[in-house]
Amino acid sequence: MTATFQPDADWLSYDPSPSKPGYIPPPGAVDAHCHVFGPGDVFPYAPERKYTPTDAGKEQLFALRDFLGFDRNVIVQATCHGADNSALVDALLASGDRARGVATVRPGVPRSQLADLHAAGVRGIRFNFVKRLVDPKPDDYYLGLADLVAELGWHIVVYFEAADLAERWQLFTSLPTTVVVDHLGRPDVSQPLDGPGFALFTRFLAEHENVWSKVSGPERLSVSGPPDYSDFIPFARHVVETFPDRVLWGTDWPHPNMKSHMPDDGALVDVIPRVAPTADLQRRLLIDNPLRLYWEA
Ligand code: 0GY
Repeated sequence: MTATFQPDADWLSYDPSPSKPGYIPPPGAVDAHCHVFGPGDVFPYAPERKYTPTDAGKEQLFALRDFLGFDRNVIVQATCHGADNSALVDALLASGDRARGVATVRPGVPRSQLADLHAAGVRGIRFNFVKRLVDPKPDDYYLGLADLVAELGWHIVVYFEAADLAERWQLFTSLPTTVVVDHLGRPDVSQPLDGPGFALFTRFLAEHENVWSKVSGPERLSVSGPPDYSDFIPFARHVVETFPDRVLWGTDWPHPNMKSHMPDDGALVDVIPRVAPTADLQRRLLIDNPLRLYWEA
C-alpha cells in the first residue's frame, strides 16, 4: 500500500527554475548540505515528523546539481524522515558515487545497519537540537550514539539555535569525533560580528580543532534578505578566512520550513565568492574539505 501525504498548508516548495549563477564553481565542487524528501508514496514521511513537505526527490536534486555546476552532493537526513534513512540510501546508491550521506540513527541501532549505511555512502550522523524540528534529548542520549559512530570513523553534524551553544557546551565540546555545525550555528546576524553570541561560536571553533562549520543558510539567517543577503556575508566570510580547512558550503535545497521567501538557488551560489573571496579559499571550501571528510574518510 502506498501512502499519500498532504504538504503543510503554508509549505513553500523549492524554486523549480532557479537562475543560472554568475559564479562558476571549480570542477569537482561539492554541495555539502542538501536533502531529499520522499517521494512520500515510495518513502513515507515519519509519523513523528513536525512538518510535511512537498516531495523533492533525488532526480530533482541531481538535476539541480548539474544545473548549478556542482559535481557532488552531501545529502543530510531531514527530520521529516525520522530515523528511516531509506530515501537517503536510495539517493546515495543512485548517485554513482557522486553523493555521500549523513544519517539519523537511534540508540540500539544494530551494527549491521551501520555497516549497510556505510556501504551506501553514509559517513556521519546528525544530532538535531532545534525544538521546532525535534524533541531534544538529554546529553547521555547523544554521547552513547557518538561513541558508536566514532568506532566507524564517522563524524557528527549538529544543528542548533545560537542559544543552545552555551546550554550544550559540555556535550558539544566532549564529542569524540569531528563535529560539523550546520548554518554557522544560526547567529543573529543583526548583532555585531564581535558581539558575545558569535564570539562564543568562534571560540568553539578556535579552541576545538575537531569542530567545523557549514557557511550555509543565508536565506535562513539574513534579516536584510534576498538577493544579496548582505548582513550574512561578514559572518560567513570571517569563519571561512579564520578556519579555511574546516568549512563546508551547501545549498540546503529544498529549503525546508522557509516562510519569508523561497530562495533562488542560483543567487545562493553567487554568495560563495563573497564569503570565500579567493580561488584558494573556494577550492578548500568546495573541494578539499568535503572530499577529505566524505570521500577520503
Ligand atoms: C535544514 C534546516 C531545517 C530543517 C531540517 O532536518 C530538518 O528537518 O534540518 C530547518 O527547518 O531549519 O538544514 O534543512
